[in-house]
Amino acid sequence: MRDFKCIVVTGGAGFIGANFIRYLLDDAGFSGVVVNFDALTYAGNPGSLADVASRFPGRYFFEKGDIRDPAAIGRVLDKYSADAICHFAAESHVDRSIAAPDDFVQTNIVGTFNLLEETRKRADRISLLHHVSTDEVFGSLGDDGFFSESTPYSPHSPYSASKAASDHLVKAYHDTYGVPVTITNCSNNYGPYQFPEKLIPLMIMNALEGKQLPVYGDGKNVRDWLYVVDHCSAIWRVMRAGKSGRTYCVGGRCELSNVEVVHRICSMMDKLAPPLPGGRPRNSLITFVKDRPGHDRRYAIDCSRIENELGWRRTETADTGFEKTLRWYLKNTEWVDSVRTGEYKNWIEKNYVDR
Ligand code: NAD
Ligand code: TDX
Repeated sequence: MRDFKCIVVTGGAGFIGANFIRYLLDDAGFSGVVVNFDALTYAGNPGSLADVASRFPGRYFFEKGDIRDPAAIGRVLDKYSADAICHFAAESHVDRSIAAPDDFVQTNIVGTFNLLEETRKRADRISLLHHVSTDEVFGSLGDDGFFSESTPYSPHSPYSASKAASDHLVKAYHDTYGVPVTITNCSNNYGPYQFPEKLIPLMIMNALEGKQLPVYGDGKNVRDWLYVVDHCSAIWRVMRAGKSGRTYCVGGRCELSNVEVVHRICSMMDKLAPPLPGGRPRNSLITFVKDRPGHDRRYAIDCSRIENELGWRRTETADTGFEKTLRWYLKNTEWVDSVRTGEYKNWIEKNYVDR
């Protein structure tokens, strides 16, 4: 088992990164220091960790910084004598990558390259760089079969192509320079603190406010849904016990079509949220809209490697995880209001409200 004294978490103010930092400090039994290195783009929200700094004095630090700046990375790694990195920082939204791919190339590819270089320079101290990646690098499945660690890469969006490039760089740095790395390729996450531009939180917020629920194309695209805390426990297991240079696929064994996801959310909301005017059922808000270009049809993960080799299991099903998520959004309206401002608001109004 690897042990770490100080982990730099890139992108720790984003959805999964913030959940991971909470998991590390509250649940994982980790006793060292966590440094959150985040540029605070539109997707980064320090409010997601507002209580953490005061609950963990001397163990949690925030450093505003950009992985596109190698000197900034080096400074933080040295300031805290970091011995591990968990790398989440990325541009993560497929629709944005279609509208404006530049930042995806700079952050996801060049940023990851910078991290690898800064890690390589500190080979005597850094014992692991864990790279968080996605199942989207594998492309699209037909009606049958699953992605696994041996599936060839075939990305279709600028987002997935940039993540694929970053995965290749990580593997190349391991094979060429012996940089100690592990990689996880994970399916769609959902849960607390997810930015309401992604399917599940967007549908919750729109359904709460009686707005249209825009489902792309015929709504039959399938995703494999994983509760975010289950993803965090998988990453931690791989960081502790995964083999250097090895990839682990992580999924929820939970395939659902998009329209099925939205129907489930609507019926849960009809029970748990304040009723719409006239008691109108929320699934009447579902509106089929123009499809996403290059929209992958189906993702599904065979996660038997991480289950068999590292003993990881997911704990939440769609029923339990969706309900936890919905209850969290209904309760944490302040967080939602705080992220739905500025640049985010402009984007949503331009891309969704008028669609
Ligand atoms: P997110 O968009 O919610 O958060 C990204 C974070 O990275 C933000 O805090 C942002 O400020 C920060 N960031 C962006 N550019 C940066 C830069 N140049 N320098 C420093 N920080 C920067 O993303 P997420 O959904 O939490 O995803 C985290 C990681 O997990 C990504 O690498 C993503 O590809 C991967 N992933 C996500 C999912 C999912 O379903 N959300 C699934 C599989 C893999
Ligand atoms: O309004 C919508 N309507 C809709 O039908 C939105 C936002 C999405 N969709 C569809 C597109 C996808 O088939 O729902 C599905 C999920 O969409 P997103 O939430 O945008 O996620 P996806 O494109 O599948 O990518 C996510 O999972 C893999 C994350 O954003 C990535 O960062 C991760 O790598």
